[in-house]
Amino acid sequence: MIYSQRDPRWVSHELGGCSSTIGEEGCYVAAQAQVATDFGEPIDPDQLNTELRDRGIFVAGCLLPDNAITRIFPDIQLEAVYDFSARPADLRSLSAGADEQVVIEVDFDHNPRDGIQTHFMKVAWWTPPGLEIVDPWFGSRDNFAMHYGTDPVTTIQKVIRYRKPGFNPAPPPPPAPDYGGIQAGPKGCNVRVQPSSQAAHAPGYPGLLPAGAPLWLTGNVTGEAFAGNPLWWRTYHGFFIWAGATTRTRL
Ligand SMILES: [Ca+2]
Repeated sequence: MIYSQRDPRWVSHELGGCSSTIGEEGCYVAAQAQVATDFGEPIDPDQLNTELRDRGIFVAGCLLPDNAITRIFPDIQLEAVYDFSARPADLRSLSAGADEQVVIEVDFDHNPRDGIQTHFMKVAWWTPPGLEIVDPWFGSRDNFAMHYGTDPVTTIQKVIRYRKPGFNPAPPPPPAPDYGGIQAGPKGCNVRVQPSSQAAHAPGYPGLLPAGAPLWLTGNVTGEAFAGNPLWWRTYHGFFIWAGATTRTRL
């Protein structure tokens, strides 16, 4: 179950006690509902919003304290809050044990020069350098770089860690065998939907990753069984990777 703040069932509902809606600004409510649900305490963003409002937990109308779900579910603890608003994020803070879950606050346009545009999301999977998040805006589990750039050290503003002592999660599904990790080489790395295309880049991926940037793909890289050109690799999703400028790190 992945929650979207823009689910039609609650997209237009008032967030807390202010004039904005869950759809507009309910990312933190949705992320905390995701944490509680994934801890085996099912509650959707709309139910959590109502509960928090009824108990007067929102601050200044519709701001959500980091410990909001711990006040609804006492067996969930707020274990740690790391503030990286004035310093580079220490990505080691993303690591979580079996009874822990982590929410991050990011600058969603991943441009630190125009100020911080806040967005919250739960970390789904963190195995350096691969980072996947459960994104309440899109209602999907995505590679962090799909929408938030390739520099999480700069983009992550805060890390909030929750713990439910003794929580014994259901066995995770077997790891997907089809993650291909590629690191952009000295010339960067191009991603396109067709090897011959001069324009269309694969949706969701930057057109040119800077040298050394990690690129994580959902979809098996078929290796050098090229499509008419030995310098291109193809994923099962149909994306083509300009291999001539990349270094394989794990395929
Ligand atoms: Ca910004």
